[in-house]
Amino acid sequence: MKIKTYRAINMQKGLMMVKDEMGPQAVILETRNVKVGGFFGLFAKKMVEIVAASDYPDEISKVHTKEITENVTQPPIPFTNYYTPIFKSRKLQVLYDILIKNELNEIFAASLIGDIERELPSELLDDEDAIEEKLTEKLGRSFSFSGPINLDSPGKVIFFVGPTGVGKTTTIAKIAAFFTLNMAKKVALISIDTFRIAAVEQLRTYAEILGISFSVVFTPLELDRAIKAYKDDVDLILIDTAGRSPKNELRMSELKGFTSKVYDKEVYLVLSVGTRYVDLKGAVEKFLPLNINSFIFTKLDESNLFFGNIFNLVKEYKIPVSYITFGQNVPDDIDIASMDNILRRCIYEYNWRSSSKVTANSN
Ligand SMILES: Nc1nc2c(ncn2[C@@H]2O[C@H](COP(=O)(O)OP(=O)(O)OP(=O)(O)O)[C@@H](O)[C@H]2O)c(=O)[nH]1
Ligand SMILES: [Mg+2]
Repeated sequence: MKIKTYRAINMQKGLMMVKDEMGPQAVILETRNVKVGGFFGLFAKKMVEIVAASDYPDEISKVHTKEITENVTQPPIPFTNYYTPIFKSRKLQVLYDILIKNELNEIFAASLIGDIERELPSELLDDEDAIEEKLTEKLGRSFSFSGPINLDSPGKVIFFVGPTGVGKTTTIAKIAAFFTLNMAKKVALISIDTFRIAAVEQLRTYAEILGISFSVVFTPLELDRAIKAYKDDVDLILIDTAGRSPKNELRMSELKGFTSKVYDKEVYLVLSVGTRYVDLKGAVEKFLPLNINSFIFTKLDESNLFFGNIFNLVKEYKIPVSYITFGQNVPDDIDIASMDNILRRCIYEYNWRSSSKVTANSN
């Protein structure tokens, strides 16, 4: 039998640590509040301490053996029973844990899974497909989706803006390739990213590969001329902008100088989902004055615990999502955003079915 003591800032986090390291069958032997650090009792940090056991003989969860329970202040409790909230099925419990790891608000996640539990007939409480369908439907109510780009007027103009390195240029190349190769539409690319030669060359290379028009412009006036020149000739004009650190006010106002001169346009804010939530929010706040029409979430392949970022941002700003991207491959690693494919990439594909398997195997 293995016994280990864990310390965490709260019970929830502590239980997560136990469960991650020892597995769902771990038994909680003792919990207590402790103070850590400080001087002479001052400035000490309050923490919880959890003593947990794994690889125990079967009887341990039924009988408190002397040897193990000498210091035990409460009877050993199987982890899943101790855990709050408690759901009727193992699958719902696993899903709840995944949502929490994805940093969804605990109360919201509990009520979401609670609703699913109530609404599903009891024989479907462990059915992954039925649970996924319900979750997709429920979370979908908080989202709106605007993709794919609607070619409702000729020469539609779209600006791609966002912090540095989030994948603006790569995403433009993916979208340009889709409309050129799959939809047989005429696309033109314009770069106003004139700060770095390499950035211009990156887009020029994509334009050459696709055999489509490409221009570089340095001023809002030149941009206006370039758009007028393309407008009647192409279906779609995609404009690449230099990555702006949202902290750089001067560059932000330069960018506004470009976008505000173009009347008939859309502005897509490109955001990498692995970014810390506070930084994502900071970026949205800075780019909002450009009148953002939609979010593009990139790099969904790089991490799988970011659903909370997407959900919170969409709920807070009520901006629709147009595309998601999940890799460096042009043109393949992009999808039109929908609730189903966001959840598939964040939860269903990476954690949920495999976690269920791990849980099932560990039985
Ligand atoms: N893993 C992953 N990498 C991506 C994705 N999209 C873009 N990238 C990579 O991210 C890096 C930056 O991409 P760019 O398209 O140059 O980003 P950008 O926003 O145009 O960057 P700046 O112009 O410098 O602001 C490149 O290495 C891309 O291949 C994605 O969905 N997943
Ligand atoms: Mg770029």
